[in-house]
Amino acid sequence: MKNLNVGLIGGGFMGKAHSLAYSAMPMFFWPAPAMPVRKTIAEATEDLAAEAARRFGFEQSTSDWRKVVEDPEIDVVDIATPNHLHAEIAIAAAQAGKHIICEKPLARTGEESKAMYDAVKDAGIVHMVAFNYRRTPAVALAKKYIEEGAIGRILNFRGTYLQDWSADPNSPLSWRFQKSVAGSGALGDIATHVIDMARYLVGEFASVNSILSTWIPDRPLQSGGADALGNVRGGDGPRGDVDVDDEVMTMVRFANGAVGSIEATRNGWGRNNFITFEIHGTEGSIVFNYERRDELQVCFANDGGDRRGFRTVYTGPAHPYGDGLWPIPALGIGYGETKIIEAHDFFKAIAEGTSVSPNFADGYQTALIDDAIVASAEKDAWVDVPRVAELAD
Ligand code: NAI
Ligand code: SOE
Repeated sequence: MKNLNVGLIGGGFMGKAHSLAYSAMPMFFWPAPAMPVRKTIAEATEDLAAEAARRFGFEQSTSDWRKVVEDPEIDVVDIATPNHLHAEIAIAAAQAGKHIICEKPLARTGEESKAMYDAVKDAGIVHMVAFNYRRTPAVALAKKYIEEGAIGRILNFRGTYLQDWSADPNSPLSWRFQKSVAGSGALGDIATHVIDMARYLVGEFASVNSILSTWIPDRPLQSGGADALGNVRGGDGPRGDVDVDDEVMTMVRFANGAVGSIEATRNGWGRNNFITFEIHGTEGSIVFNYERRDELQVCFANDGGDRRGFRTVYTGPAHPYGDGLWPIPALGIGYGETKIIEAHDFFKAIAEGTSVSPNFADGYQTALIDDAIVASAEKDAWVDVPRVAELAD
């Protein structure tokens, strides 16, 4: 079994999640496709980097991500920084021949995402974008049912991602509210997860008709640092402008004729990580809610009329990824497990010399959908979504 040296850039929320995944992946999936070695972690300053190395179990640390990318000992570059750094780091890593996993959204815009996609396309490396929610076992089970034809032809997809961590006007102006850093607001940050699941489960988007809203136009300034996601208050100090959306609503026409809607907000009091979808097909329906992520609700039209209705399937060993996870259904899948599965599938692709989904083509396609949503909101009209050539029907 080969060792693969990981260079992780960014030691915030995702630095924690990815480090956990590298340490736990071989404990769940054994034999592991390859052994992750937590080699180097880069953070914004030397002190933060040294602290992150101690905390997350890395052998060495640096405040210069370029040293990670240039290090011949590094096999895998893992990008877990705020969005504005993704493109520069990924392009440099591709040129250095490293395998790359990059957090979502792939970049701030379609244009930036295209440059990243072009850089990895012919580099002979494995690339992945970290849309981990599609690796929740219940979501993968929904995909299996759809592929088996269990709900027939898909008619519609209704998806939401609702949170409330930014509903308080005094939660600070972190990087997630700055267009220059984040690219967009709820759209790129969380709607993209639902867009990814809609592409995975239903298919490619043909056109969108969208509304973007910014409910809180300014927030207390925060100078740099990790995003505390609403867990601190900004106080009475100076405020800065929010130049991204707080909320997105879009209608969707899929290329296969299905229709849908997607809504996302970070200002919906009482909602935490409320990622839901309801899919209706000609032969049945599937419902998922991430806040009850062990469960998939299914209704099959061919059940007898006297027993037709939603039933709950608890994911476990009989379901996708079940052989590596817990031995009894409903022991509890957590956020960490989705990242462990993601790390497993990424390392498997590297070990076997194959590609993995979602990759930079998928990340670029999602960015083109985001751009179309922005254009549609500006024009107040339906806008067609261009297609990345390798994803053509
Ligand atoms: P965060 O704000 O918690 O952490 C970002 C870290 O990057 C901070 O510790 C910061 O000091 C560090 N950083 C900034 N500049 C740096 C530099 N030049 N070199 C090295 N480190 C630097 O942000 P979080 O939540 O970890 O987000 C990071 C990325 O992960 C974003 O792209 C975000 O959209 C994505 N994300 C994905 C999630 C998912 O479910 N897949 C969940 C949360 C975030
Ligand atoms: C904040 O909205 C956030 O951390 C997103 O950035 C993640 O992508 C999401 O999974 C959890 O919430």
